[in-house]
Amino acid sequence: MHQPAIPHLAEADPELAQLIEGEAKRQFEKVRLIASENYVSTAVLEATGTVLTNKYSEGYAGKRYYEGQQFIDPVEVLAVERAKALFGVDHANVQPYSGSPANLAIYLALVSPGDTVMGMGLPAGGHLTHGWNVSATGKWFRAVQYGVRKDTGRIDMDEVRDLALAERPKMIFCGGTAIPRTIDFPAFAEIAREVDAVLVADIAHIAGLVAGGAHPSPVGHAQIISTTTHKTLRGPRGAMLLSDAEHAKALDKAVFPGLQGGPHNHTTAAIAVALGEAARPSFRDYAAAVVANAKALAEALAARGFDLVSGGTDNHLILMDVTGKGIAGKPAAKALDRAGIELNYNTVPFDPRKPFDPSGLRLGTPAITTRGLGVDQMPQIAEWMDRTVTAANNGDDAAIDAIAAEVAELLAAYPMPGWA
Ligand code: DSN
Repeated sequence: MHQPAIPHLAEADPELAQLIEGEAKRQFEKVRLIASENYVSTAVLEATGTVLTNKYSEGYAGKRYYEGQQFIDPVEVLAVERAKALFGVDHANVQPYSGSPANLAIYLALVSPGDTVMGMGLPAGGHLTHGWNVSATGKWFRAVQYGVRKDTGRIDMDEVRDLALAERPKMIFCGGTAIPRTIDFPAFAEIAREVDAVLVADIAHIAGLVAGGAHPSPVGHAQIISTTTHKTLRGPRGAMLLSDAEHAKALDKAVFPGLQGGPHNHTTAAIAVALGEAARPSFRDYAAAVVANAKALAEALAARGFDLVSGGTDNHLILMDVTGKGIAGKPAAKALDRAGIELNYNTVPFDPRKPFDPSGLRLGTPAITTRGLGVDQMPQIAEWMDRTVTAANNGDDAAIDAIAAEVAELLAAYPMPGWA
């Protein structure tokens, strides 16, 4: 049963309640390896389901356009102060609805249409909003893109520097969505300084690792930091902008009134809860375990002949080309989902295939680590994945269903917040 229980919903809208119960059960029974997903605590879930969703509060604490902010103001201040303390920054804005709006606010604060901006290309592991051509950020700005080296699968800092010197961007994004290696914030900062650009670190994927001391922090290197709150950070779906004092006002103005209306106060409260959890010593253990699990899983997959981009991982994420196993990313992901192993198909750098039918798989360990799985279980997951791919190649659905039963049996011993 979903936890907290949803008896009122079940009575008022049984059809919807059933769908929610079904999703909770699905999350309980699957090895959830989508690198950007997690399980939030029951406390975070409770905060998102409160009456704070009823309240409008355009503006910022002490300067609102609606009355009745006696409780909303302290909620937002709590979230802001916890974010500042956790990451060690001068300023935090907790209102962006999600990662893409947060990044758009940075553009609005710093640059004008037509200005040159630089980021990592989407096929190399960047994000749409780092200037990719189908995004507003690639259409409205003159975006130049760096990638990774073909031989190492890693960012080539010489290429980044050469591109920056040639193109003189006003803003450089580092970070992305499919980068299995440590981001060298000091090296990016040096390049940004050389060309007089503002360095923006998008740490959406690794924010929990940064907060938990399992990835170097961009603070002191990037003037602006953007992050979602629901990936490794393990909060509700939302985002934050963190910055030095110099950029605080411009970012706040860009979020509201520049881009957004009223903040989602129930989300703000849940962000505050998640930040409180991330400040506890146990969160450091979780962050270290996420990385240890990813390394162990990467090793076990490589030993089974999976072709890992960059040869392994330093963080929570693994990217691999599965075409050497005789299958493309999409059919592999679909077979794995049937086997109870949930991940996403993904392009790999220099992928000859199309994004909707690419060569690779992206997977990560935040959710299974929260669930309590450890390094000892990683070889078993790799074995299931290998067996599933073989079964898919043989068209053997019965073998895949047998794996799903084994997966559910293992997971039954690991409690899940949100399900009881
Ligand atoms: N959807 C996010 C991810 O999965 O990485 C990026 O926006």
